[in-house]
Amino acid sequence: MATVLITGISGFIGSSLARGLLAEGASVRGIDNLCTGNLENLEDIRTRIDLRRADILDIGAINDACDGIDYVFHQAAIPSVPKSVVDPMGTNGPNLNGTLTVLEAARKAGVRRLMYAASSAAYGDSPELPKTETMLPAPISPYAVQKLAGEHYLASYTRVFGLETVALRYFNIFGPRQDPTSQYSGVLARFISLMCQGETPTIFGDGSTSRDFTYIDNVVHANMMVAKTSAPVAGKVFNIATGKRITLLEAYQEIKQITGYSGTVQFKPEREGDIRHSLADISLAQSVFGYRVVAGFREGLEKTIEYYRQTSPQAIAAL
Ligand code: UD2
Repeated sequence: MATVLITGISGFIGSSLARGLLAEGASVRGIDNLCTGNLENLEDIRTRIDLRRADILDIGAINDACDGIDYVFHQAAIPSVPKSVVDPMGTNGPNLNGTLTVLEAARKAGVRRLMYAASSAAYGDSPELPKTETMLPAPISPYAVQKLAGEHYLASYTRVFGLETVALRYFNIFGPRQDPTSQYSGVLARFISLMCQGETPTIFGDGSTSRDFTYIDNVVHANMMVAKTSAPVAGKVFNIATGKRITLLEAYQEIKQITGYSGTVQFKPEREGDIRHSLADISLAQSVFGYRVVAGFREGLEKTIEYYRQTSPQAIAAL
C-alpha cells in the first residue's frame, strides 16, 4: 500500500484527491497552511489522514512531511490569476518557491514520483485551438508564469536529479467543495451557488466565451493513473480536461434547467485579461497513461448542484 503526501490537502482539489486515494487504499498524509483551504473539506475523512498544518515554504516541515512518502501530489498554491496581478511577489512565494521547496524535499526523501498541479494558463490567449502540449507556452499573468516556471523546475529535477515528476495542466476544474464565495471564484461555482439561492448570476462578456470545463473526478482519475503508470511520463507535461468546450451562456442555461432557477442573468463587460476560448487536446494523456473522461460536463453539473443544494447558504457564506 502506498503512502502519499498531498500538499494543499484542505483545498477543493487536494481534499478530493485525498478521498480518491483513501478509496484506493493509500495511506494519506497532507499539509496545508489553511490560507485558501478549509478544514470543512476534510470533515468526513479527518480521522483517516495524517494532517499537518504547515506552510509550503517551511522546508523543515516539508522535509518531515516527505519522510517515508512514495508519491507526492503537489496541489498547494494561491490559484488565482487576479490575485497574482495584485501581488506578484506575494504569490510567487507559495506558487513557485513552494514548488521548489517540495521538489527539494521529495528528492532528498527518495520519493518515487511527484505529480504537480500545472495550469492551462501556461498557453495564454493565443487563438489556436485546441491547445496541445507541444505549443510554445505564452503565459500572461504572474500566476501563469509562476505555474509554468514550476513545470520547468520539475523537468530540471527529473533531468538533473532523476526525480520522477509529472505536470498535469488542469483546465477549469469544477465540482463539490469549490469555494463559490469570492469574486474570483470559478464561474460555475458562482453560478450554481447564486442560482440555488435564487440570486442573479453575472456573465462577463456576451456569453460566447468558452471553456473546457472539467469535473473534479477527471482530475482525481488522472492523478491516480499517472502515479501508477509504467509508461515513460517522467519530466513530461499533460493536459487534463475533457476536449470539449462550453460557452458561458450554455453553462448558464444548463444550470438553469437543472436547478429550476426562474430568474434572469445580467451581462457586464468582459473582465480585464480574460481569455476568450479555451479547449484542450487530451490525446496525449489518453494515449500515454490511459486517461479518459470519467465524468462529462452535464453529469458533473448535476453532482455539483446536488452538493450546493445540500450545503446551506450560511455554510457557503462561512467558507
Ligand atoms: C481559470 C482558473 C485559473 C487559471 C486559468 C487559466 C479557476 C477559478 N480559475 O481562470 O486558476 O488556471 O483558468 O487560464 O478555475 N465569469 C463570469 N461570471 C462570473 C465569474 C466569471 O462570466 O461570475 C467569466 C470570466 O470572466 C471568464 C470565465 O467566466 O471569462 C471563466 O472565469 P473563471 O474565473 O472561472 O476561470 P478562468 O478561465 O478565468
